[in-house]
Amino acid sequence: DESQKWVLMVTAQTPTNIAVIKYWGKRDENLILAINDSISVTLDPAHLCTTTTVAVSPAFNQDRMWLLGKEISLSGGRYQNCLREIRARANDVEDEKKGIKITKKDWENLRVHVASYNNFPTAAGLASSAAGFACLVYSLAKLMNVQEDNGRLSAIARQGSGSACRSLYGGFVKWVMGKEENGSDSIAVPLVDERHWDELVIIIAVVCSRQKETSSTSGMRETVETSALIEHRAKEVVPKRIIQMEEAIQKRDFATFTHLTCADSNQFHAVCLDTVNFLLNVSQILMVCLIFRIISCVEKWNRSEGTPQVAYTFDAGPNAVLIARNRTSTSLLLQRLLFHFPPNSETDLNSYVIGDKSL
Ligand code: 2P0
Repeated sequence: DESQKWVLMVTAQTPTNIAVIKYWGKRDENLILAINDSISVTLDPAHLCTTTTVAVSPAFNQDRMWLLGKEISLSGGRYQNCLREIRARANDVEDEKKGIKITKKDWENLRVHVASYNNFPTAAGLASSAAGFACLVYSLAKLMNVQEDNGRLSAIARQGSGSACRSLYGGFVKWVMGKEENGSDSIAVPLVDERHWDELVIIIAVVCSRQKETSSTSGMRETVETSALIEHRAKEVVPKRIIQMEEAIQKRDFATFTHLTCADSNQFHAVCLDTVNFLLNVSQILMVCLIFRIISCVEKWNRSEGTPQVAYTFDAGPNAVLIARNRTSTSLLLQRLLFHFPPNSETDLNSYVIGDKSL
């Protein structure tokens, strides 16, 4: 049957983002609504990004997805929520050259195939779910001719993974937690674009590219259920930091930016330490040691310079994210990292990986 032979495809690329004021804790698990606002910086798409191709054809009889070439199930609630929300907003699509005409109504019965790749380690705390869901939602929206702005699309990506909503924009981005029960105002808002503070250089020291042992989803659930500190953080500390961080970004005030970024990373790890069942295994304890060694190396340098040269931030995985104020401080930082953690030595960053014989 000739009418079954066409395929329509869209490919999109989305970078990951790194939070400088962290999201940790949900008030609604299904809609993915956070207990505090967060602010992140979106990376350059050339380095850490997801590339996703979505295709539709009348020959497809079910929605299917391949991640790094391996088929994964789309039956989970997060994928289903994203697919349903995008389909509900689909519009007519016409490709005259191929002789394809899809009406709004046709989308209900058409199935999609999705293929997605990351150019960085998946689920090692480098926010792969952020880039992944942002890219999935964006490419499906293009394929189905969805006429919504990135803010509205961010509320759909959020239902795939909270941090994904922030990857719909470049530059510095705020995820506003919102007040509505249905999540309609829990969206990403661009603060400044990527040209606003372009001297900043972000260095990611990949310590361990293996998969994390505790997912962020279950880790933050345990924090909300068991930490005595989390309520103070979400209600008292973060709202003030959000205001100060927005101002520091607007003014390109690196000293305040560094103070807030480092303090928020440390407080995020403090609530993790305050979480029952969080720090159980040896590899996590070793990671904490490593985090402290990098922090101490950065803080000594910042103090000796009199004015901060680099901010550090650590997420749920064991990789260090270092934000240098400019190119000069970047080369000095790399020299220092290589001096303190020389490759192929006992202090090689990779030797902190459990299972390495140097442990
Ligand atoms: C963040 N993280 O703001 C924080 C800092 C990790 C530490 O967002 O359950 O993968 O999918 O919403 O977005 C990681 O959490 O969790 C995260 P879900 P997500 O970037």
